Amino acid sequence: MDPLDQSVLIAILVALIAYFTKGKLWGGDATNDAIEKMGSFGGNTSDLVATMKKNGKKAVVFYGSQTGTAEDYALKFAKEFQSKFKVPTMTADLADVSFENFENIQKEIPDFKLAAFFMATYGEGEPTDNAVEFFDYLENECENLDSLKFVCFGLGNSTYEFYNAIGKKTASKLAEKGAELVGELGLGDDGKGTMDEDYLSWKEQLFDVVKATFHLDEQAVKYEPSIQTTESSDLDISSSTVSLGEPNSSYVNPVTDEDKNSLRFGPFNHTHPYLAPIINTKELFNSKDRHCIHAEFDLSDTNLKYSTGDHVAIWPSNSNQKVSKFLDILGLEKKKDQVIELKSLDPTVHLPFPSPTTYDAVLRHYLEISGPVSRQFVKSISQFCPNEKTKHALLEISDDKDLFNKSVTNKYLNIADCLAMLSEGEPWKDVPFSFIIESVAKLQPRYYSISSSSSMEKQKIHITAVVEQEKPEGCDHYVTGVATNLLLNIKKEQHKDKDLELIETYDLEGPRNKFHSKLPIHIRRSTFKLPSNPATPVIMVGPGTGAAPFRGFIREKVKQVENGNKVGDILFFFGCRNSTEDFIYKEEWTEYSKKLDSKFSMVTAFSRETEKKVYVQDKILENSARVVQLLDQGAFLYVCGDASNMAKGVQQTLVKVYQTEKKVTEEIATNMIKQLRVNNRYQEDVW
Ligand code: FMN
Repeated sequence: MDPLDQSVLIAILVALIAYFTKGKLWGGDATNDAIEKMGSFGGNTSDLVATMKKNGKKAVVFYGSQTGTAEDYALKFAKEFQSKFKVPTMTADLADVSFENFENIQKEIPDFKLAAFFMATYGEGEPTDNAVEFFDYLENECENLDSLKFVCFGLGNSTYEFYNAIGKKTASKLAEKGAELVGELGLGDDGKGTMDEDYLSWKEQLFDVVKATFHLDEQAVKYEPSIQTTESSDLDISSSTVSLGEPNSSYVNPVTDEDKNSLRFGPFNHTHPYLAPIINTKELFNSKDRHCIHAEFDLSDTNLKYSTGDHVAIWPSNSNQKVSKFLDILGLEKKKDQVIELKSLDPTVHLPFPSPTTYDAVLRHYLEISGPVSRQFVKSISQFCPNEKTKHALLEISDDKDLFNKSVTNKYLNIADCLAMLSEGEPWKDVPFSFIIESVAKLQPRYYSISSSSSMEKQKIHITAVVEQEKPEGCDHYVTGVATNLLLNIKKEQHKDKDLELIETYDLEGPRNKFHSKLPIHIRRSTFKLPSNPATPVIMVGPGTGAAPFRGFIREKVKQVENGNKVGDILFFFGCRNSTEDFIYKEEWTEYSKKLDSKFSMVTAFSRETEKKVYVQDKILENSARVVQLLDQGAFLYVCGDASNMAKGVQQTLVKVYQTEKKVTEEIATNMIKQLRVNNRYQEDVW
């Protein structure tokens, strides 16, 4: 059987497995995740309709979300909809509810209004893990949704080929089943950086349509808490039940064997990470002001497993400077260690993190306080301005999209920066802390492509991360990445590196000193995998930290050779600025080359060494004949790195390569590339 036949067979097998397991083998965490999530903060998988009936809800807002953005928009939409139209509304993670009675929702709940869907897209136009089963329901079980009225907002990125595929699919599948779309399908675009404005304009027109369709009265939106926070008079930070930033309640005071075992043996997922020791860190760049960290996590004391090509999620905390600024602007600096107790005022609303806790822990470990502030958030906090002058300034910028962009977005202000700018530093003491908890997005884990090989290092996970520290034009401060600067801090501490200047510092000891040289992690399974036959050739394109998974792949290949396997050719295109500053793992590639003998070749593109910039795309073109020869032999092609420019550019280059080498038209070449994707022989891990 030639390699082409083999790959066709593999593709068919992959498709069959996907069909029969409904994607559960690799989206597999979806099921486990859902179960874990339910247990974590009191959620349930009860029948959706029964839950709504029991709690008097007349509308439901679902979210299909991987990294929290869709969830955040869904929660805000539900709150505003309920407050504006006085319609009791619940939000639901699509994986947490069962749809068995969904077709009867209108009959079962008199005066039911609508279902809203906030749906993100991933991979090659695929649903998020928590939406997989919902589509299974729509496609296989659901028969008739004639009486349902729904609204839908898709969250996507136009630099991806399948832009907002899942938002569009949700709307069309529901319509196919007879449901009626109210207003227009909303599409938010991360690629253009307009998600917030796309949402606001969709929502504004939608609310007019909804009001007319359901004959609703409109009220002024007022904050109505779903969570109550109370300062505790009998607990302090030394109390064993108080969460000081632990990832979930089982970490706070693990006394039972079950708790202790779950910290070591999992199952680990996005609600329950493993606290992994960091046993080695090193700098990969040779530069004073740019950093790239190699870090190694130790798995020898756990049964957490990964396989080459997977992603690891790192749970960061916010920096001391960011936490302190936020506490300051709320007037809470002196009370930072005050214990607060959270109580849900609505049985369908789950607490987003363990309680009791402290103000400092909430801002340091649980909320996303470093990111850009949205116009919507600024509008909603207007009820709590410290004085009239601030209110005037706030309404002026929050009502004017362009002014907001000019004075907030383009200056890279986060929430605390923006509030301080509006009030000229005066603390916002009237903002209820529950409003902050309900309005600020949850701090999300950051995902990295694993750069080690599970065959070569079963008990270690390596990552390769560029430290985000930028001072964009027109900005008077550094814009910093949360997790990567934390890693830089850990590296400095481990190496006692006095000369390394830090822009931000972190509490490296963590809650109850549990985080010393450790960070919470979990694994996300990926479909980005080497071909199962070691003899199949591979072509890899990974400039910058796009090289990370390929370091893992190549280490895997070295292991295959050590195990006596015959390996196929490996062609690796790598790019960076120059050969002396950011050529990561420079010495390692030579070592791999020796171990893999003539099988491994690496082609480098240094963009800043010659007058004309050279990128990986140029090098692919230069090596057209070799690329096509390998593809003709059945090679698998992998691309990792920047989605908007590089990955798109590589695809266009490959079309040109086929056109030249095969002497075919652009259309035929494009179809040949498409076919590679269909056969799973063109895989991307891009962001
Ligand atoms: N958006 C698209 O429109 N099409 C895609 O194929 C797509 N794939 C993505 C793959 C990755 C690895 C990432 C990080 C994002 C992708 N996106 C894609 C963009 C996300 O849908 C968008 O960022 C969304 O806001 C994420 O929502 P969430 O945080 O709720 O998961």
